[in-house]
Amino acid sequence: MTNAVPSNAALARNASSDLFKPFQLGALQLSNRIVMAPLTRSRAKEDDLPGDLAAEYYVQRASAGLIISEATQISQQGKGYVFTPGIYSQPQVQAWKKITDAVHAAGGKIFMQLWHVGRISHPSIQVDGALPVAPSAIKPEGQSYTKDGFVPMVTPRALDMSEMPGIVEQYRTAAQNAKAAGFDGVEIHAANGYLLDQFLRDKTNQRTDAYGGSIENRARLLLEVTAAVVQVWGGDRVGIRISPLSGFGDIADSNPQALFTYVVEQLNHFHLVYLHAIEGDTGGTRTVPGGFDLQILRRLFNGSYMANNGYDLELALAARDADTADLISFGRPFIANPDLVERLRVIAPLNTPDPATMYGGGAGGYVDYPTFKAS
Ligand code: 8OZ
Repeated sequence: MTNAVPSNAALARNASSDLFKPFQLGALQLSNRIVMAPLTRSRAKEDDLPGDLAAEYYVQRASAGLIISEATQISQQGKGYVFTPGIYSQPQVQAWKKITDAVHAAGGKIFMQLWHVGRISHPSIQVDGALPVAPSAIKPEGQSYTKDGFVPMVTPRALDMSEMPGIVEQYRTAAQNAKAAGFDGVEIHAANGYLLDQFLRDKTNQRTDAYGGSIENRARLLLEVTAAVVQVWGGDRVGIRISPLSGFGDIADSNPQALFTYVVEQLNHFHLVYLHAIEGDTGGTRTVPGGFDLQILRRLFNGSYMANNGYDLELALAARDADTADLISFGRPFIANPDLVERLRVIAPLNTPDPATMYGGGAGGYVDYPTFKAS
């Protein structure tokens, strides 16, 4: 870590960028264009209740223009890892309400990320040892994180056609619960190889009914879910997260440009407030393979475009200068820097996140990263 004094030129560049200036996101006025990305921290309690330190953790980060909550399961079936929180019970609603009240009192704004993992689960996490559900009975490569540690994934059960309305209802109920819990809006998690992404991609969706085959059919569940969530919230409080180029969760598609172009065209009917795109491979390379153009999606989409994946100050400033993104979300930097916005603004050194405390555990590596002022 260097403690070099930032140059006047660098500070002047920050001062002239609108990255640190307010941004109107639908109904919400954000204090800046820097967003805290959804971050799984695996500190929830019994009954999928958010942990006792979650309010403190989010309040510490309330200077983000917008916080997006950690991925939160919409049902017990939608849970795929131990220690992740839910939004399907009244006690969960009450626990989250304390968190949103605290964030609002600190001047922050917070969306909840609605999550169903689909096949990325394990019978030991499901009710009565049930198989995880998916578009098709195709086993993902990789391991599940269970109470017994990492274990091989299993072959999921393909959802029956008769179960599809019930999946949409899980999202609708969760969206209503998130509203009762005082969130400012919700983000539909359609990224990273979870249920909605599994339906979108032809590697994981090999159905022959109305939910599989053509791009139109593979996008059907996502669009039905979006319609239900928008009925609850209105489009100006609903965002969506996609990862068109990510292999995370053993996912792939034969033609992501065509697929996601169709998805964005159809999403435009709902006037969603933002499209949150993971640019490249989740948590990895930002390299976009030839033949794919994220800016096509950005220009097509009729709301704001939120860019994610490996951004730093330089990339964020460049994205605003070139207007390739309206908002920039930061993940790992927000783990270790509660005051990330201020640190970026004054060009202060950043704390480095400790991988050992990213998932699970207590206060260490969660609520004890110092602010720049404090250090
Ligand atoms: C890391 C570990 C567990 C879950 C995602 C919700 O990738 C996640 C996740 C990330 O979207």
